[in-house]
Amino acid sequence: MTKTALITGATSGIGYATASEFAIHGINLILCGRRLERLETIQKDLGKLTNVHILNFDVRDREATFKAIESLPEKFRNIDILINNAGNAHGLDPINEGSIDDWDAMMDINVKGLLYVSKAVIPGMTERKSGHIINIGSSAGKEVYPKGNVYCGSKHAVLAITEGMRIDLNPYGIKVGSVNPGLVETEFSKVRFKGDKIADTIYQGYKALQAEDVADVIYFAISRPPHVNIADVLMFCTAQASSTIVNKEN
Ligand code: NDP
Ligand code: 8X3
Repeated sequence: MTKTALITGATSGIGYATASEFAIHGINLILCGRRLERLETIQKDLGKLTNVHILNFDVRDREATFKAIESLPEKFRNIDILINNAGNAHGLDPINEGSIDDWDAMMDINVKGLLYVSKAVIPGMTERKSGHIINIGSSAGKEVYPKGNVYCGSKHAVLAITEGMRIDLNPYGIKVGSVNPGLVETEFSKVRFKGDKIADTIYQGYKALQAEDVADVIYFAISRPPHVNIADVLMFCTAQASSTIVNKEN
């Protein structure tokens, strides 16, 4: 039977690449994000391959999140796969110089937003006693790097929440796992550095992971047989050995 996936943060990067990969495999898509124009363009493009419904909301807004998911038309109501991907880093500063607005954004989007979306989607899964949730964490959820403080904290929280979800949803036969990439060349650094040109240098001198590389792994995880759950993947580009060790030219 054709499956339905809800992907947050589908307007760019890993979320968009995952939507494209799922569309190739005929999975029905519910695509979420704040940039409506992008959602509409993506719906038009991927709509040539599969059924696509778009939901335009900010995951920080609890009411808007529940309203959006409650508004789903009948044919998109049974969500088989949830990809909790929306998130970003905001700033890269030592803790004593960090901005409270940046901290709020990272905790509200990466942690609380993931929880709001999950809270809205999980009841359908527990009722049907099936489902698959993949949370996009980060290598920053497995180690802490200089100035990474709150972003790393938010991604460590994503990993802990993922483990908690896997334990609590186990009796319902729901699979839960995380995919944790290192450096991926997306709009991530543009957001982190707020348009500063330093963002252009982050992926220079080596070949970073591409969003499609991560999407491949996400599709691999969701296409395993019913008895197999990919619980936790850490993936780096070949040039990266850890959060702080990247083998760049020169
Ligand atoms: P992008 O900036 O390309 O994508 C981020 C996505 O999140 C966008 O689609 C954006 O959509 C959405 N988003 C951001 N804030 C909100 C919000 N408040 N409400 C709803 N949607 C939101 O970055 P990536 O694709 O790289 O990031 C995706 C995930 O991967 C994140 O969780 C990130 O932490 C993680 N990650 C990224 C790595 C990297 O190096 N790039 C490495 C490891 C993990 P819109 O703006 O339209 O709302
Ligand atoms: C994104 C990877 O190393 O920029 O999660 O934090 S990193």
